[in-house]
Amino acid sequence: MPTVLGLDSSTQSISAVILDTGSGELLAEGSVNFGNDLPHYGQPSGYDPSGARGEVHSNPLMWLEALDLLLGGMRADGVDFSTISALSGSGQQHGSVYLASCFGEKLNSLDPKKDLKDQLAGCLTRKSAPIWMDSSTSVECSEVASAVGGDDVVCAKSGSIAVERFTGSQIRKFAKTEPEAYAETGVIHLVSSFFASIMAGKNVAIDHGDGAGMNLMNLASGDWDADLLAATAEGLAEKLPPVAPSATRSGPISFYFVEKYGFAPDCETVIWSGDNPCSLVGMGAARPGKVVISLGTSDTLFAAMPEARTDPQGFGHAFGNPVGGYMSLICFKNGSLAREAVKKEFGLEWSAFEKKALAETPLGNDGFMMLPFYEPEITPRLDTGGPVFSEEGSHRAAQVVRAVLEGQFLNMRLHYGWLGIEPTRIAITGGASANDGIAQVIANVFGVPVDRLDVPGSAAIGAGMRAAHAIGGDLESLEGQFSQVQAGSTIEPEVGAKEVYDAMLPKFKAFLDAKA
Ligand code: XUL
Repeated sequence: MPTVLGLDSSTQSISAVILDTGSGELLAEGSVNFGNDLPHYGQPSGYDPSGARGEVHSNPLMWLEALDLLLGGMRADGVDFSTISALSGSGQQHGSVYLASCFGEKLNSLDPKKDLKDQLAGCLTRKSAPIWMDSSTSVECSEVASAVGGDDVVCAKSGSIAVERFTGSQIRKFAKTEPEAYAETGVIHLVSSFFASIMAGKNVAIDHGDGAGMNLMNLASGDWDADLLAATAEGLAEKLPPVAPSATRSGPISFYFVEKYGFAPDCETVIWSGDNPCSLVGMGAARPGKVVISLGTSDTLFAAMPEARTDPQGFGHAFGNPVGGYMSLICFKNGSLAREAVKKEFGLEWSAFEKKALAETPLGNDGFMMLPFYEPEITPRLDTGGPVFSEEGSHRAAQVVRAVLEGQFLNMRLHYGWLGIEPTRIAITGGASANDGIAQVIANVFGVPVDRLDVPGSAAIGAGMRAAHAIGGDLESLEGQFSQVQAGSTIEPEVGAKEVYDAMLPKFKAFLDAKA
């Protein structure tokens, strides 16, 4: 049974897991944090903090240095990469990398004695990569939507209305503001396909999962949509790699990794996908039935869908499901962003979000509510200029901790109805999912049990499972090995909680609507 590698290039770090699909064991893991391990880029949270007017960009050279550092560090720790039969990866969604036409040839002739960053720096036609946190392209979104006949058309074609962080409007902005650099660009990759190309030593396809997060792919045909491309930027069709099913194999690993890190020359590479599609697989939710909440920098709620559905309000998205069919995704930008802001403001530890500390305040917080939007929110699209409280004055830390959590999950409850799914259980993942207090608030607000899975980093695990699946592994047995509910981790809703939050939901909606 093969050993596989799953990589995950996320907002703040790049990490790896090695899975033994024979024993079901996690053989090794490693991670490089951009802020802590590569402080010389001045991007402590993985992006340039000085971006103005909603611009959030990262340095692709930092990502490349991190990949070399990760693999070099794991090898120095004794990891034997020669046993790996296949690899795939996960990338933060929507981010884009702009490269000259020579990129493909350069990948084919990388010198293992030098590093990736120095050899590929000359291929960048844009020094920075806009990432999913960018909200600077409202004008471009309107332009694309009106060129094709309105947001309903964009949504029916691509699975989402024109969205600021999605790649299409970002490409349009680049073509408008830096036309010469755009003209020099031979290929535009997503974070996922950029890394997948590096691993394969040639330009490879964008997968249906991540491709759907661009407002450029036609969800029904699974190919680029000529009208959306034409509305986005001139000559775009020639600059995009093809789109392909997520299980597409892209040939043996690049010589660079064989020579430098000891990979086997016949290690198969599989195209990468986005972090949410990979997490869907890692959480054992790729077949319809399970609703997942991922608690990261942003929080997301996702589920496999038997058929494509779109959100009439325009906040949620339909993406390709990496194992076939579709998935829904709703992204709430103020996830850990908001929890961390509260923690910092009151000088708290994470223990203040645990069950014991939450017990200091009643379910429903005596009616005290918060719109926890420290950054302009995506779902709903709303810039409140910071958090908003239902009552003026000073508040105790414990009240605000409960308010931020209740606000986040009531907001989720208000916005997932279009999926047409009434969850009977919710699986949670991501850094904050280990916190029992946060898990308890989710169980209470939704009124269903919440499970934690035995997976540390579902995106990387999902990427590894996708690699195994693409070379013939059985999905159900992979789920049995890597996506099991952690024994004793389930949190049941507290008695009476459902009634409290059913009554609170319309009040929260009115509070939110008043600010919209
Ligand atoms: C999803 C989204 C985020 C990023 C985070 O649409 O923007 O979840 O994928 O990495």
